[in-house]
Amino acid sequence: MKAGTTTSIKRLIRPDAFPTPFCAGCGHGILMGTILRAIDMLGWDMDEMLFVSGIGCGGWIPSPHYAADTLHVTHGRPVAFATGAKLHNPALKVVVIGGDGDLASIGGNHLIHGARRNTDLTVICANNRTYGMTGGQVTPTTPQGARTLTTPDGNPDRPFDLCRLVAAAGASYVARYSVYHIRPLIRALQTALQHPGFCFVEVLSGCPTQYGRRNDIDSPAAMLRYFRDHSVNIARAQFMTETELADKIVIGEFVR
Ligand SMILES: Cc1ncc(C[n+]2csc(CCOP(=O)(O)OP(=O)(O)O)c2C)c(N)n1
Repeated sequence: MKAGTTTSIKRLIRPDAFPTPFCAGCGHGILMGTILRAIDMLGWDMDEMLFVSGIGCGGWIPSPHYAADTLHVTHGRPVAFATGAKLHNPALKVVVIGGDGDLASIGGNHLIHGARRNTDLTVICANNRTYGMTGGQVTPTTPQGARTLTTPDGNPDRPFDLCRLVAAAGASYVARYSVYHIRPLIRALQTALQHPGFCFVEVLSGCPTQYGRRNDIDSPAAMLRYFRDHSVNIARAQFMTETELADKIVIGEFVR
């Protein structure tokens, strides 16, 4: 059977996984399948893997859907729990999956110190630019000017560039794509899974329910079109001005 297909990834999903808790059109569902395709195409077995996630919609991606050991831990702490698990059993391939709030807001310190120590983890950030599960509050990755539940007149603050943040902290592999960019995303996930050290993949994921509806991107298709039309490859971005890049998402591999 060809690897990475809807049929072949069934072996990686718990039989009672569906329906998922995701809203219609949530990008996390696409990411959930994309991670499994990457694992399936590597020919890996779930028995050698551990998935660690915190609280939030992103935390539901592995748990309880993946047919693997999954640790669903406190909000903001998945990198800390994953570090402990990896130290206890270095043979495990430990993968953290969390939202931008989980990993960059309450969990921001664990993220940068994991990168600084270059802990052997794969960290996947499902970045929907909002606290999706709790009603759509502002997060450290919400673009300046974007409307959220807590910034109805537009976010006054600058967002973190998570890839540059973890790269500066010392991560050994760093990439960013969106759920629109499935093929390069699969390749980046495969690299991150295989590469030793702290590997970080940021994945822009559409949240039509909380983020999109407040920012005039209010359908699942519109969210995917937004990612398509606002993404610029890192090679091209080098020749663009700050003004030209203001509303763009730079995608590609930042550290390899
Ligand atoms: C210590 C603690 N603080 C706050 C919360 C409430 N809480 C649960 S999920 C969440 C934010 C989720 O946002 P994010 O991590 O970005 O994931 P998303 O739901 O958007 O995928 C918050 C604030 C909590 N459960 N625990």
